[in-house]
Amino acid sequence: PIEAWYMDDSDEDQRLPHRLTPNQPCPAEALHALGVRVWALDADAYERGDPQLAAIRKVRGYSYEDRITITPEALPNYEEKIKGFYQEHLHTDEEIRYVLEGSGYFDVRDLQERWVRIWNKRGALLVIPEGIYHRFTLDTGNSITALRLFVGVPVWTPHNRPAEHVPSRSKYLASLGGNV
Ligand code: KMT
Ligand code: NI
Repeated sequence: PIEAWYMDDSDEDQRLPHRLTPNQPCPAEALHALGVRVWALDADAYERGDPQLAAIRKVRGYSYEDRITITPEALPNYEEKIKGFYQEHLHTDEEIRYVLEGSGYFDVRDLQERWVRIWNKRGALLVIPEGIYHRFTLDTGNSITALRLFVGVPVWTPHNRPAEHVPSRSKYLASLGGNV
């Protein structure tokens, strides 16, 4: 349920796929090198307590969980939030999302300033590392329900680019070591 590719730079509707022609996939190893983690889990197992999800939560210390649904009906200040999610930003913690219904695009910047578009559907668990520039948009399906996980008390604050002064940024770049 997870596919990633390098984006074109057209200004068309953000909810379109924006693939290059021909499509240029971003391999799992390249995502890994950026500190992004992805798992394809069995979403059917979620309601009855998925042991695979439980194991990941335990190892990574994800003690907090809530649920977000992004539709005009379910999300207060929908239009404003949609705009905010698509502003390039970073966080001082990981952003962890597990898709239960629907789908959406998480875009991350690579080291050459290219956008990598990660398509997350039902069953996709994604960890975006602290300090990486990223953004989110719905796709043309226009709906997603996701679990938000966190270590401890959640901090959702986005730091819009430029955020070079935020310590998480230099920490992130340092964590990439030889790649920069
Ligand atoms: C975020 O922080 O970008 C969001 O919570 C929106 C995506 S969650 C499906
Ligand atoms: Ni974010």
